[in-house]
Amino acid sequence: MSIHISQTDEIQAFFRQVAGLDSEAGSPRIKQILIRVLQDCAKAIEDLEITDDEFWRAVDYLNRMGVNQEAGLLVAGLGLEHFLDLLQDARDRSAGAGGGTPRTIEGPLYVAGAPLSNGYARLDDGTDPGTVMYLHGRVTDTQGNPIAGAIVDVWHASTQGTYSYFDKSQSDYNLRRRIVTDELGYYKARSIVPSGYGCPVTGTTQEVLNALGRHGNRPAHIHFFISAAGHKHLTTQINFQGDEYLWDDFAYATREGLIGELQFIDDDSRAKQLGLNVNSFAELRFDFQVLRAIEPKSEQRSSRPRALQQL
Ligand code: MBD
Ligand code: FE
Repeated sequence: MSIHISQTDEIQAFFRQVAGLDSEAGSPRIKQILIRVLQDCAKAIEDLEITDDEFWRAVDYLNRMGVNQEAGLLVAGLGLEHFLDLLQDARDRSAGAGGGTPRTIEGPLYVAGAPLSNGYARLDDGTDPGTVMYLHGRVTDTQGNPIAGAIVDVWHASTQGTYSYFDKSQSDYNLRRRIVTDELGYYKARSIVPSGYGCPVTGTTQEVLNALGRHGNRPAHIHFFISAAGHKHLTTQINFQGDEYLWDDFAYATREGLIGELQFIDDDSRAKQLGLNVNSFAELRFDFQVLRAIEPKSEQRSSRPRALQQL
């Protein structure tokens, strides 16, 4: 028979002391969160009869995960980052503030401070032999009015499925740019068609996924932050129709409304029209609709700590 002590007055008083609730010093919010975590951990340990070996294996796991810098990857793989999107969607709907292009997770591989340009940018440094991709579209409000001066902050993986900064073999800010929309709300970019991402096979995230009988792959995708004065910040991604992992993403980021269609084109005149020096390329048109910001704070992305590379 399993023994339960976590709900006794004695243990509850002990955790209140551990969480600093018998003192005025420190942060009330951290105390509130920490005591809940302690209570829930203790309850899980006794309910599931978690063994000492299992407990210490988990402690060791956290140490190794930290050394690997994989906490952001793990929360994506465990669906917690997607859960935050679903929760925010539900809150928005409840406040009558839904609509626009759907949000989806940021993921752990953004780097702040990418080069900024007006209207157009080439994202790739010319070394990736992938198919040339011409990506363009318009940022509007939900009535279809163009938003000039919006910042389209775009980042994606190489044909190896890896991201510059994290993959030190790539040049600084390769496949990362910020593009300011033109007077009609358009952004235009030249890049290469990315490949999907796979978790490092010997990493700590994949270790958990293996134990769950899951793979660690993502479909090919392109990340965006869309920001515009007076409008709500949008964090999103687009995927490509036909991708093997389109609805089998280990991070659960695929959403209806975020699936783009790559048009594979072999046409000299279209290439010339787009200013491309190759006649075989993929074209992808994707428009974004952003919502009016009711409070200034909603114009900003979260203050999640992010990598910042200075050139
Ligand atoms: C990625 O490229 C990504 O976008 C996420 C969410 C997780 C791992 C790698
Ligand atoms: Fe990604």
